[in-house]
Amino acid sequence: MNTSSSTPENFRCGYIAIVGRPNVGKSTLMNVLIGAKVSITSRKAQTTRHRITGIQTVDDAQFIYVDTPGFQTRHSNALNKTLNKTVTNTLISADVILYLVEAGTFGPADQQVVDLLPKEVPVILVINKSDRVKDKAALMPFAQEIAAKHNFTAIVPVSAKLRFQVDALQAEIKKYLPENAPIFGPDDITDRSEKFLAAEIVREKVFRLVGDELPYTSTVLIEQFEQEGDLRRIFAAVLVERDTHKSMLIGNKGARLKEISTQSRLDMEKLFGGPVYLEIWIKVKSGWADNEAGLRAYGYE
Ligand SMILES: Nc1nc2c(ncn2[C@@H]2O[C@H](COP(=O)(O)OP(=O)(O)OP(=O)(O)O)[C@@H](O)[C@H]2O)c(=O)[nH]1
Ligand SMILES: [Mg+2]
Repeated sequence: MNTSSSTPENFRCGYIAIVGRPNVGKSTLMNVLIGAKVSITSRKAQTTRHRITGIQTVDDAQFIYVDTPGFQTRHSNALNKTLNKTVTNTLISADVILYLVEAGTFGPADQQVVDLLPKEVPVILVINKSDRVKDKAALMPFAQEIAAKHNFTAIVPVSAKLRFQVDALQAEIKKYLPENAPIFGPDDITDRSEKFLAAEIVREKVFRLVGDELPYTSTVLIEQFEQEGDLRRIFAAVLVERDTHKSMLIGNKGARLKEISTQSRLDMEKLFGGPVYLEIWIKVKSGWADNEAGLRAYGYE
């Protein structure tokens, strides 16, 4: 038997689904696991709207994480139905599942996701935001309470924000990856295009810089994406439902839009590794989130 850990024969590669209710820190965790920011994050629920892969390749393994939208239980419009379908489809094809909860909180929305967990796939219970719990001893009974709800293969408390126990989690995940040749190249960090990532970055800044007054139903379209040598020229449109939302985004004398543009451009330059020229327009288009055809037109599967 070959005992070396880096021979192609015992290379491990597989899909790891990251699921949980909205806002538990799924995207933050995926980004720290792969060491790059491919999935946007914000303090608002329902930040992630698509299935997004984040890839990490080490000597003897390739981890293909699949970040999913938080499972929606509040409203049942077409957008939310589509988001939930993304979650259930991802669960079916995973080799390992990370089921995330927030330390100290477990509610009906968390229970609904437990109910979706398949019995035949290993599931690791990840207790995130453990930095928020001052009395660490209190985590034990909390972990036991959730452990009773499903046959979890492991329980790992982490803090995605502080990178606490992230390596321990990765070591645990690796045990369940099947022996397979790598699917992606060693330097790939996602299977999403730069155009998709650009739209997501703008959406993140809109989410973060505009207060809770702006409903979650705003989306971003990249109308033009051109590369001339090193320079990427990007024209983005933010679609909002109402005129009042448009003025919120533009802000006093355009100050808010300017901030959104600047922060977006800086993030794009970091991720793409080159200069970016970015223009952002705000457009009013009502009803897109409650219309199946509209959703397809904007890239929702
Ligand atoms: N204190 C603390 N905050 C965290 C931690 N991980 C994530 N957060 C914060 O929790 C909020 C939600 O994080 P996201 O990663 O966007 O959560 P998500 O589960 O992907 O949310 P959806 O995509 O909306 O389902 C953000 O404000 C994060 O900064 C953590 O370990 N500790
Ligand atoms: Mg997310």
